[in-house]
Amino acid sequence: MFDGLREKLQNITTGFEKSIATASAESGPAAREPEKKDPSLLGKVKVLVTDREFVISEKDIEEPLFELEMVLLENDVALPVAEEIIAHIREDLTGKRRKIGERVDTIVLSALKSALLDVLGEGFDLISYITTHKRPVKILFTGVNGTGKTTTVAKIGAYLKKNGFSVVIGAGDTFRAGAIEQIDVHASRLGIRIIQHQQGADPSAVLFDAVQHAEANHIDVVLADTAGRFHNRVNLMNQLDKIRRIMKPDLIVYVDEAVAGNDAVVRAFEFEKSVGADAVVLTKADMDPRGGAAISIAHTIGKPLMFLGTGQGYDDIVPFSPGQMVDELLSEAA
Ligand SMILES: Nc1nc2c(ncn2[C@@H]2O[C@H](COP(=O)(O)OP(=O)(O)OP(=O)(O)O)[C@@H](O)[C@H]2O)c(=O)[nH]1
Ligand SMILES: [Mg+2]
Repeated sequence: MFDGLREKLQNITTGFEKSIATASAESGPAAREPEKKDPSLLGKVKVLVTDREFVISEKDIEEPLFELEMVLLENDVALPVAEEIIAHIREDLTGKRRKIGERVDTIVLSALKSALLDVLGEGFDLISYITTHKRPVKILFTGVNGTGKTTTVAKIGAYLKKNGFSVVIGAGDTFRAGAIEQIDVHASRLGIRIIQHQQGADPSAVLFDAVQHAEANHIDVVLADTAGRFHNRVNLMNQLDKIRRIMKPDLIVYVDEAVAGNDAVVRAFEFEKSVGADAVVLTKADMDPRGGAAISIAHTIGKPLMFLGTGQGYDDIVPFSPGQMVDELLSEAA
């Protein structure tokens, strides 16, 4: 996951270290050249010991900051988010006093980490949401065609079952040929009850029935699949609005694929504006070397990232953890 970006970030971090270390070394006769080298980064300056403090100036980090911004943009991070990350790091590092013997890489990494955490938001703990809300908790999944909505409904069904919740699935994609059969196969493999009508039926009616079934049978969670649609298709968006008014979801989850990069961010923004979204799932993170959508989406639309899809199996879904994502991005590639 996000291997390309991770590699680039490593080079950038080294760039910061070099710039700061060089400026530090040039700043006075008391400075000495590197004392210790990290074997994993052969030949690269990791530590520079001086016998006095060094204050980092904006000039010392200008070049690596520019390089970092380019790397973020090349990896699909949305421009305002990239700018915010850069501003955060600039503010963090400028004027910072590097204490005697303090490792430059520690200073740089902690600035990068805090800038990323700032834009990644908090995530969304679905289990604790369900635990603290009135049942059934009704969750409506929306998004454009082919991004992984149906698979995500199945994966989240499996995840919730594993966590001890009862689940019913509403087969709300009555539009695409084969969609009802597809979700039906998932549900029967997972041993989850499904409510379905004929192809072409009104999806609001199916999902209303699914909610009624859950209420009558004290089921904890309703997962509502829907047909893929683009936000500029007025009729289909009106249909989604009708579903929303009739089903009254507690949560609207926008699903898109991480590999779509900035397109996913733009589409999420549009969906959020028109039918609303409370949280986001990004699928196909396993196929995404860039990570830009995962970094940008929560900050751009102001709604948390809830899960990352990491493969085609039912277990290939992980609750999004900002801390874990940052650790992964900033860990040294094996
Ligand atoms: N590698 C990978 N593939 C995924 C992931 N999630 C879904 N897929 C695959 O993406 C394809 C489309 O998934 P669906 O769940 O049918 O997508 P959808 O959004 O429901 O599609 P429509 O109903 O046609 O709009 C399938 O082949 C899935 O197996 C993921 O996290 N990783
Ligand atoms: Mg589908």
